[in-house]
Amino acid sequence: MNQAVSTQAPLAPQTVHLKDYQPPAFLINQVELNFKLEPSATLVTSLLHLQRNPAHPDGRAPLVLDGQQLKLLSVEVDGQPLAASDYQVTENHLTLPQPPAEFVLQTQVEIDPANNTALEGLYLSSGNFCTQCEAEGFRRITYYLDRPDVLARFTTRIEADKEAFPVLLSNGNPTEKGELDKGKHYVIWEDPFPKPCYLFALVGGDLHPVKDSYTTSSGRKVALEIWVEKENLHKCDHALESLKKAMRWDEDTYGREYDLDIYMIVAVNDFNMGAMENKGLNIFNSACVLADPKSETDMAFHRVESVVAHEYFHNWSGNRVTCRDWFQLSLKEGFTVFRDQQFSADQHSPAVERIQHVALLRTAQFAEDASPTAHPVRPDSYIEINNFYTLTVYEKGSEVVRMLSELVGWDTFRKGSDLYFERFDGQAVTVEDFVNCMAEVSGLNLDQFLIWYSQAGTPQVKAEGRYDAEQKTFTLTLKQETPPTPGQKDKQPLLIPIKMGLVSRTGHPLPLEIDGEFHGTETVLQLNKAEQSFTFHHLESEPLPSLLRGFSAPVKLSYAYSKEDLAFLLQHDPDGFNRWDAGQQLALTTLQELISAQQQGQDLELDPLLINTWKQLLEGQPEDPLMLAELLQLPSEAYIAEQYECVDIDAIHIARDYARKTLATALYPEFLRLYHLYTSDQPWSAEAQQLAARRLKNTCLSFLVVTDAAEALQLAEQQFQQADNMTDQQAALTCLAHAENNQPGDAALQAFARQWARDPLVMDTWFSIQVTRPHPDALDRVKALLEHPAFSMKNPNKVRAVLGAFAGQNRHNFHRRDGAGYQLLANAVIELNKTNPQIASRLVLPLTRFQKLDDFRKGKMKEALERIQQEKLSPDLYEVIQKALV
Ligand code: 0A1
Ligand code: ZN
Repeated sequence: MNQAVSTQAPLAPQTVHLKDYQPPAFLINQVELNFKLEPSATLVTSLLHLQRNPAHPDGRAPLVLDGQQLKLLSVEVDGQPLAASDYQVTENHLTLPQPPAEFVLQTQVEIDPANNTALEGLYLSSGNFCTQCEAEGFRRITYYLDRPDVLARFTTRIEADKEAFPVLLSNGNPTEKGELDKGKHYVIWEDPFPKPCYLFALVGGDLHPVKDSYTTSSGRKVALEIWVEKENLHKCDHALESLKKAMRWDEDTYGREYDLDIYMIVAVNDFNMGAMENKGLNIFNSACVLADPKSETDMAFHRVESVVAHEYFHNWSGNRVTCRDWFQLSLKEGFTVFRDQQFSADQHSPAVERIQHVALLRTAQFAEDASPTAHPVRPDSYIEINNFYTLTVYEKGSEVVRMLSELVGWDTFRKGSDLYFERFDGQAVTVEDFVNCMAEVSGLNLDQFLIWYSQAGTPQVKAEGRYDAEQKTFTLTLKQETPPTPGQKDKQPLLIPIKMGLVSRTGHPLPLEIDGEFHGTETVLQLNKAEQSFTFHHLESEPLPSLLRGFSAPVKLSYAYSKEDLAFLLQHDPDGFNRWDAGQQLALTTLQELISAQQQGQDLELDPLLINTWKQLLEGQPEDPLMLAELLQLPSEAYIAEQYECVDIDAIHIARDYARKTLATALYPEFLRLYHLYTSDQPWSAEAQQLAARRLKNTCLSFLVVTDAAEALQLAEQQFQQADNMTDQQAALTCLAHAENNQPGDAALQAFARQWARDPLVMDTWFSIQVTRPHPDALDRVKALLEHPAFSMKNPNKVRAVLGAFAGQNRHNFHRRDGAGYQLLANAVIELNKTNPQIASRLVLPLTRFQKLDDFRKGKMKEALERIQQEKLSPDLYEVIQKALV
């Protein structure tokens, strides 16, 4: 080993700033990698064809390669070994102070995949080699310019024991393979497309393929392969079908065709995120690729379809055109999430898809945007980029792209997208490059729109309406304000598209006339100042405004509707999304009354208006059972909490629980009728009608069971035992396991564990169901489950299933006043900090959300964070905790 390795203590984590961007000092045209795979000592030889970058301001800059946790064995320049004095090695870099202008650098390093618990770089998952290089994992494989604006052609030779690792995969096309001495074999892969190293992938293991093919619209045949462990071969059909649908959809909708001869997906059990779009060789968390109706729910099927599509769409939005630097992450993620949402809307109910995305955005993303880790869609600084794979970058980023598409119109947006892909194919670019394409094709000035990328926080829009009976006008006044966020005190007005209409009191859409111009019955108002008024003319009577249709902008909009207005809009709004939203606001207002009553020690009484409105919904033959199931979801505790400046955890829980029970009791016969109406003895099918029936039936069952009626529990037990699919079995199990009387639930949980002990993905749901039990014994159950033989802190899915689900979905138990929930989470974070910093840094986030809580809980949460802070922290946790405790 080279003696020049530094023994200096690591420096305090460095902050990287967007404003400091510089092009790379060197370019890499060609990379030849050679892997000799051994679990504890893999040899990586790399040949880099380097040349000075004429675009770099300093023509004599040294070559500084990134590298972490590498054992450097040798360095050669143009075939000549370098003396130790010719280069420097520090903890994170290999530097050549005076390299030639053009040369070939060979390095040889040894790495230890078996001990790589961070799951970045090359690691072992269930005995198989796999890689994760985004964002900065490649530097854990070899010395490299690990930044997305260095694009190179890769050739990869992989050598390994043939028996243990019969399958060896990398990006591109296989060009050569053969047998070697001592039971070894090798395969060579060549990727013809220049790519940044974060898209590099390698897999070596005992895996089995499901194969198919796809013919592109221009007639090229592409081999499709999904590689899994043998016992999962029967779970691949859905992913394969989803992939083919996504390929066709991208051709039809965006004119984008696949470009290699082969597209591979590999399922691995240990993965920090959902999946990764490596060129031609996607690596997936098994939870996002495997689906069989017996063991996976409809929700899991949906997740697989959308993640497969998301990764596929990255082939253009991310791979062919990539990011200049990691600040531009939303350039690929926001656009790709937008594309996968469009795809899902085309496959299913557009209104229900929209509702579900908005529900996530309004709870989790809005909370993030109001937290100490709030950041713009394009952050302007970071310590650890892994902390920025957030709901803001992904989901708000997608909303920003959606607004653009609405502002310029779909046909123009498509022209802008064509221009973007054509102009920047093979390049690493910025958010401005994308927005400028849209400005160019539309002729619009989008300068103000760009502020969406740089300004954090959720804008609040206050809307007021005034009807003038004499003038027959309705004036809508809109005021916008964005609250301050860390490091951004003063906010600028944004360009906010408000899609809206006016509804008559008899339930009809009204024609919109503004300043003598006619807009049909729906228009998009462009709010671009702090305050603006819009006057609508020729209105015979006072209309009801229907605002922010389809959630046309990621803002909090308020309007002083009466509960009666909301019940009316729930019936009559022509926009499906706004009908649902009116129902949510009605429930929210009613819940807020209960919360106040609870806080003032009064008896709780649910407004009969809500009961009657729901009764009407439940009567007769539902027109759209899937939508009805959405209408019957009470706002979550997290969303209710979002409405308050000072959050009362207990009152929120008690009020919501009371409302659920009261609705369930008052409407028991209606729920029971619909439960039976939608229960059938038809075998499971993925067909939309059946899917909707399962969702509505199981929603009804969950209400029936909260009444504790013996009949309801019996129905749940019967469904649990007889179900031929996981959606019904899991729904029944959740009802039983969340019932106050724990006996039938515990028996069912045991039976379920016996049935599914050998399926780790099903066991994940078994864990989550228990830790989300809404009763005070939840925390003890979490503690017991952490000791369960099927639990492992090394497996991110298990950590998410137990600790993530407890802290994120069992709010009032996590926030127990004795602080035991916080302590439990802190202990896990401390343990994970040593093994998997990325997961530790995500898991800690619920502890940083104390701003709106009472002082007592605030104190306990800070104590837990301070205890974590005593540890030797990874940069990931250091950054989050430092932001939380300033
Ligand atoms: N680009 C992937 C997500 C991803 C990001 C980081 C990872 O490891 C740190 C892994 C996957 C996507 O958007 O699907
Ligand atoms: Zn993505």
